[in-house]
Amino acid sequence: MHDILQFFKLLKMEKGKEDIMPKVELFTEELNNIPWQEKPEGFEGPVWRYSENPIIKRNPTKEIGRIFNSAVIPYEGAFIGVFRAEKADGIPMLYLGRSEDAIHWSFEEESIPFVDESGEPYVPVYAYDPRLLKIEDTYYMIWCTDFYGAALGLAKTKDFKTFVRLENPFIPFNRNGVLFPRKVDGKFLLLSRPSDSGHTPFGDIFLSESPDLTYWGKHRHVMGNTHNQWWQSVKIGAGPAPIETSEGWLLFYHGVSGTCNGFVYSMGACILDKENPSIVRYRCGTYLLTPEEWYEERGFVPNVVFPCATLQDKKTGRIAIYYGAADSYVGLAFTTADEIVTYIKENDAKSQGDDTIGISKR
Ligand code: BMA
Repeated sequence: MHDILQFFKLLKMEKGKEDIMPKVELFTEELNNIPWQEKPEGFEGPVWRYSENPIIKRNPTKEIGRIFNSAVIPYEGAFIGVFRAEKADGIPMLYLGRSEDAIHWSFEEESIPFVDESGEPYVPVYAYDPRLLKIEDTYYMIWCTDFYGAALGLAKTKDFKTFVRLENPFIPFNRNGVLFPRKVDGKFLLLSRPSDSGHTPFGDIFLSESPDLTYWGKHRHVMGNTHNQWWQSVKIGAGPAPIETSEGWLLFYHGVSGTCNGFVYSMGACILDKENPSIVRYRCGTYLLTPEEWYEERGFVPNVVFPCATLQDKKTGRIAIYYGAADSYVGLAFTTADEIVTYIKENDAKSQGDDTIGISKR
C-alpha cells in the first residue's frame, strides 16, 4: 500500500515538474559544434563540470604562465577567443586564441595589437576579464583597464586582424562591463559594476544605454549583493553576455562571499526582463557553481569561479559555460536552457527592489 502511494506521489511530482518545466527557446544561432557532455548519472545540480577540466592549464605557452577569466565566440566555423593571460611580469594583457573544438586552444605569443581610432598603436597599461560578443556585423570586446584607476576598456574588430580601441565608456572606477548581444529599442546596453580602485568590498550591477557606444546614460540599478544569501553577500558582477531566451535575458554572474581567509567567488544566475532588462524577473537564491575542485580551490588566488563566456546552440538548448578558476585556469561547465531556467524559477529569491526599474531606491 505504502509503495503504491509513493508511486502516485512521485508521478504527481514528475507531472508537476513537467507543468513548470518551460520549453525555453534560445534566440541565438544554431551551433552544433559546441563542446558538450551529458549530465553525469545521479548528479543533482543544474550545472555540471566538464570531466577533463581545466581545459587550459598552467604555462599554456612558452611565455604565458596563466590564462583565466576569458571569452570565446564562434568564428568562421570554428572558435576564437580573447584571453586574459599573464607572463612572468605578472601584468594581465589580452591575447587572441583559436580553436577547432572550443576545448583545445592555441594562443598568439604577443598581446592584441590595438590601434586607436586614428590608427596609432595603443597599448593598455593592463587589461583583464574580457567579454567578447558580436553585435550586428562587428565584434566587440570589453575589459577592465587602467584609466586613472580601474575602468572599462572597449574595442571593436571585424576580422580579428585590426582591433580598434574605442573611448572608455565610463569614468573610473568600474569593472565587469558586459554588453548585450543586440540593441534593445535601438540602443546598446551595458551592464557594469561601479567599484573602487582596490579589491572593492561592495558592488551592485547597473545597466546603462547608448545610441552610439560613446554617450552613455539612463543608468539603472539592476541588482545588488544580498544579506540573506551569503555566497553573494559582499558584491556581484555580470559574467558572460546575457543570452536572449523566450523567458527573458539569462544572465550568469559571479557572487562574492567574505571569509576570514579572503573572498570566495561563486557563479549564480538570474533572468532579466526582455524589454526592460533592469527589471529582474527571477534570481536564483543558491549558487550554481562554487569552488570545490582542486583547480578552483587552489591557484594564484584560491577559491574563485569566475564565468566570462558561454556558447549555446539554439536547436538543442545546450549551453557551455567558460569560467576562470582560481585565477590560474579555464574551466568548462554545461547546462541546458530548459534545465537552468526551471532551476532559477524554482529557486527564485529576488531581493527587495530587484523587480523595479532601478531608477531610484524605493
Ligand atoms: C576580481 C578580478 C578578477 C579576479 C577576482 C579574484 O577583482 O580581479 O579578475 O578573478 O578578483 O581574484
